[in-house]
Amino acid sequence: MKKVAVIIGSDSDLPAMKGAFDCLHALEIPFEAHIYSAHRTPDAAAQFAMNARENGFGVLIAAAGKAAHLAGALAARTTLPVIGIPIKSSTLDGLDSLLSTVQMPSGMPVATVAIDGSKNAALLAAQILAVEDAELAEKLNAMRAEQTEAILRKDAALSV
Ligand code: RP5
Repeated sequence: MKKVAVIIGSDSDLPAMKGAFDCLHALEIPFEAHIYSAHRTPDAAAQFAMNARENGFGVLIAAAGKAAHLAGALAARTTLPVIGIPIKSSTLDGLDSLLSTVQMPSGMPVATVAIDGSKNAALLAAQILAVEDAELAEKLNAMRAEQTEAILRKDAALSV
């Protein structure tokens, strides 16, 4: 199976990434996590993205806050799919991160999830890999079924 790369702009982003790491572990998807910044370590970020395909990665997840250019900077250096997570890290409640991540110019896509939406980023990465991986697709189906059951149990127990 191809690996997922999880790149975060700072170790201060780690708490918001728990959902992604938990999800990747639950689905037994091989991944690497790194701290690279579009602004503080631009060369390392670019090198990673340029070599990602030949290093066995299939999808990149990039999480950053404030002037969150990390996902776009990685996307500029690879044609692998890049999923951006805007991190709520500033006084602007994450709106700055969201706009910096999502407003990519035509020709350079980043699939942006919700502010702090790290679980969905991992699920989307899994769904991309599952296009060519029936076993992973089956795990995703099972996860969906569990989620459905959990909601229906809450519905059955609802008393107001
Ligand atoms: C971004 O700036 C990082 O992704 C982080 O969300 C934010 C603040 O970084 P630190 O100053 O906490 O390292 O590059």
